[in-house]
Amino acid sequence: MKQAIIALGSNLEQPERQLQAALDKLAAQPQIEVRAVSSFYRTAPVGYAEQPDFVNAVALLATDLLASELLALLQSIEAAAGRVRTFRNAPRTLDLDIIDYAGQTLAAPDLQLPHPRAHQRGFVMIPLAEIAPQHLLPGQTATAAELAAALGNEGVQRIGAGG
Ligand code: PH2
Ligand code: MG
Ligand code: MG
Repeated sequence: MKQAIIALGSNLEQPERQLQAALDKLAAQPQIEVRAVSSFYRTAPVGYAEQPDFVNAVALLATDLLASELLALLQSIEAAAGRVRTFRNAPRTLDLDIIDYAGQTLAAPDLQLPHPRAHQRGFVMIPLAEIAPQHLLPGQTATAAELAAALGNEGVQRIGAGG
């Protein structure tokens, strides 16, 4: 099996429920084992400020799916949650991003690996540091814990244990 790191985010329609439902759907997949889930965090919106706070979390998966198959699954779970794509960084019921898939590097139009902005985002690195502090994203020389510490926790507040 391959290890995949997934970031979950929502800021519409009961975000904590959205994240929990997505985690339950992932865990129900025969080709996925959910190995670890971070706490949930309430986070200030990054990129487009005029929208509600997000709830974010990170999960560690083991999977037999290829990266492309995992992406298709995540997109189907987003669609089932009523995700409507309007503009970049717009509010959303559910966002499921592949942060890292087995340490692979990929630059396809629909999937960049690792996620190109994950290492700059406290709402990803702080939850990741909680469950995989020593993890090195491809191309980074600092661990998840080091990146999280450097970013600081402004705008990222732990709200409770995840699924
Ligand atoms: N996702 C974005 C843009 N901005 N801000 C927060 N706090 N959390 C997110 O998940 C998020 C964001 C694009 O995917
Ligand atoms: Mg996304
Ligand atoms: Mg995203």
